[in-house]
Amino acid sequence: MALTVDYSLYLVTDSTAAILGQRDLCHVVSESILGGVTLVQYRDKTADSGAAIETAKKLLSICSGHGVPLLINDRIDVALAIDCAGVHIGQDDMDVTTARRLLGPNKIIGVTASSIEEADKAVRDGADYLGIGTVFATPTKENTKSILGVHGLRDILSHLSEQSKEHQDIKTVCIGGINASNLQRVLYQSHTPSKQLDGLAIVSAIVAAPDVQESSKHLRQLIREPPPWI
Ligand code: TZP
Ligand code: MG
Repeated sequence: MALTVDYSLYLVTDSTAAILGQRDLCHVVSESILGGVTLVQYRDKTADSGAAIETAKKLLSICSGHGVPLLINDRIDVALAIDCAGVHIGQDDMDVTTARRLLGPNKIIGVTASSIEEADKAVRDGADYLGIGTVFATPTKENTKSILGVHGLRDILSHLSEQSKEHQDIKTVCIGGINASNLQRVLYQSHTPSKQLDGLAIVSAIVAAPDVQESSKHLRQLIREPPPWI
């Protein structure tokens, strides 16, 4: 059994100058956790294995110190090297079955799903959670396959709720353009009677925020409190 995870405020990192700027990634992650981030994914599309392992080790030490799990984007080798909580893989990365064979039953494997078909396949392959997106177009990730909007997101959640127990039980977060102004609407409008999001995955609204800790605190509070129109 993979470890129990609080997916509610899920920070996905970015090391590009456009998002991180001159700031230190470890400092950003540590501030975000102090503000209430519950799960961290180290996502770096350019670092070579050596540099990625170096950074991942530092992030693991910060995350572990606060009891927050660390996942690695794409790179099963890096996750294995540092023995962190697991990985997040996309449709073009290693397949889930192979990743599971390498990582074993106790690690978390998250999979990006942009359609009902991809969501179904990830569930069948034994993913622990789905990262559903892209919800809104975002400069953080260009060339995204499909922009789902909140209705597309809701369609996937609704479909999962009508399938097998595995589909109903799989954890779900959404990603893409989520910020303090739209978060409550995304949670509220994607909500189906029997399946709701377990969390929100966010890059720029945390990493590029002027005050990372304050912004994380605000996001966490918005997730917890009912929206004003209820
Ligand atoms: N996958 C789909 S959108 C995205 C990823 C990694 C980036 C989301 O970034 P932001 O800044 O939260 O919109
Ligand atoms: Mg990937």
